[in-house]
Amino acid sequence: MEKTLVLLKPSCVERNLIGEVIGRIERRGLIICGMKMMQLDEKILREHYSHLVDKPFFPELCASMMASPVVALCLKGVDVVSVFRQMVGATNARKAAPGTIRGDLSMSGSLNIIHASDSVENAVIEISRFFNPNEIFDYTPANLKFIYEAGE
Ligand code: IDP
Ligand code: MG
Repeated sequence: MEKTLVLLKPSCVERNLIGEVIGRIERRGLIICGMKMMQLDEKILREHYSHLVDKPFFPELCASMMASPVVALCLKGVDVVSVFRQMVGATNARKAAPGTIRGDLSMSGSLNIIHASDSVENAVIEISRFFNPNEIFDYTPANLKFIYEAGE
């Protein structure tokens, strides 16, 4: 089954929204197969946001991502990368659709509370960036047959 990498940003942790976001993940039927709290540093952020290092807002982005620990999650599900990006909503939270995590819980273009991998290829890279192999638990939940039809 496909996996994706999620970060609950300091703007989520500091606003006491960890439980709200994890609740949405659980209620949707996504499987949490890795979860830990981490303090990020500039080294890992320069890798993670390598597509943004030349942007003028990169120093502020780095500072905002180091303002408190983050919660890293590895989620598993059928088509989970695209399903979860839909749940996250647009980058600028003021343009994110109601019903999405950003659209319901945040108001900023930068402090948008959550990161999610944007492609299956990047998800593989990002999971290995934030998790050691022994921190991923590839178990099968007992209720899986009530989440997916056989053969799905
Ligand atoms: P994404 O998080 O929706 O995948 P990216 O373009 O990958 O969006 O940007 C990564 C993060 O960088 C965003 O979530 C946001 O926190 C920040 N960011 C992106 N664009 C801007 C901007 O124009 N101004 C300030 N921060 C930005
Ligand atoms: Mg991105």
